[in-house]
Amino acid sequence: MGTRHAETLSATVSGARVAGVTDLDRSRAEKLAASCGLDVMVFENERTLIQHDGIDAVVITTPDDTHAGLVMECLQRQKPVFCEKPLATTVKDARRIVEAEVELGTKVIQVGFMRRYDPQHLDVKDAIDSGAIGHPVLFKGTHRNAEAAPGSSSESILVNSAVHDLDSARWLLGQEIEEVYVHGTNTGAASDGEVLDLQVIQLKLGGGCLANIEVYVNAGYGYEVDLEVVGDAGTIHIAPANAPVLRKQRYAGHPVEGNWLERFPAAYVLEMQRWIENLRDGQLTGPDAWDSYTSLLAVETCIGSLHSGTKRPLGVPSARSCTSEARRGFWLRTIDRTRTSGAEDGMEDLGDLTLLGVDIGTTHVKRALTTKTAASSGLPTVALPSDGSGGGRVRGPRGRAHRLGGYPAGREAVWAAAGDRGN
Ligand code: ISE
Repeated sequence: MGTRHAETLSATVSGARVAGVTDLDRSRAEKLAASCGLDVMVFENERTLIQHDGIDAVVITTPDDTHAGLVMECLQRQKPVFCEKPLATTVKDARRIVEAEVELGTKVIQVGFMRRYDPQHLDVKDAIDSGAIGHPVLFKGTHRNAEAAPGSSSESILVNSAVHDLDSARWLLGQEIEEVYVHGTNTGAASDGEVLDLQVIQLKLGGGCLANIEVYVNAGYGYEVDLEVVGDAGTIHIAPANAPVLRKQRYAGHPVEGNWLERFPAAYVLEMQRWIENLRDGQLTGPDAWDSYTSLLAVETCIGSLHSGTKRPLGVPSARSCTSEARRGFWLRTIDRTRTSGAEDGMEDLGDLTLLGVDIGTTHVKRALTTKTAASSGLPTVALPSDGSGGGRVRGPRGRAHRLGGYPAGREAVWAAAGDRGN
């Protein structure tokens, strides 16, 4: 994933460049750095990369269980960070991150729920939001991997794969998950007979909505993500493939992609481009730490249901006051209130933008990448947060600074606004 983001940032996305890379395998890092252009620094480790003044923002693509620690380091350095999903592997860690971001007073985290940038998913979202299918009542999702990642467990399938579907259901239906019920089976395709590699998740969401999600990580024939949303006035279903259907000699069919990189190329470009644009505008609009926290809460509850064989309530913050509307409304108001132009503050406008990424790819080798140094490119600088009072700022390489929208009054306000009291 790190290589894909590095390529996208250096070859396709405008407004940023890869400025630094790190990897457990130094020669891989050097190769990647060289492929990203001139003056790309190679760092000894993630910490030196995150701390370097020439790095304005960070992309994390390391293994799931390293995400939370690295995101916290970025928050401590007040650096915007794009973190691949999941943001953390436990609700506890995700919550710590949300609280630290709230403490910082500025939204600086985006999470890699790239389906939200897939053209077909966006069309479905538009159709739902425009009322084309009436009130949406059912999300039907299918998520198949050709083969399970090495070392997969019944639980990691929920943390690493199903988290996408849980996010999609929340996002498309515009409702929070209230109850989950999960069944799993071992299909015999996996080498480890203990792993429940096919799981069926049933959800009850707010607004009377339901969801039914199949996650099958040893499907063998290829990679597929399918979804249909049923409304009270119609349904909308994404097309089965990115490719045309061939009809020939009593056969009709289409190719199936092998993995998510092949299935979602446009989404990966769009999510990076929007992220950079948002950083330069000082307002993050993508899936955020809260989205991740809430999806992880559902994941953890799904794990409980899988183990117990019973349905489980989510227990917080979704159900009542913590609708996505309430939270989003709060954040938007906050951002409006705290967005201030550099000019009003006596600061120069945007300066240069730097990105950094850290990756351990499918080969489980840690690699990091990213960024752009302000000094060398002459591009405008990014907004970096600094104070806890909302809309912080940090000076870029040329002493320029810009603001990102943030929180006004610390975490209590956010949790109160969100209606969350614990968990
Ligand atoms: C993988 O890590 C991804 O993020 C893919 O998008 C997902 O479809 C797959 O199941 C995960 O293993």
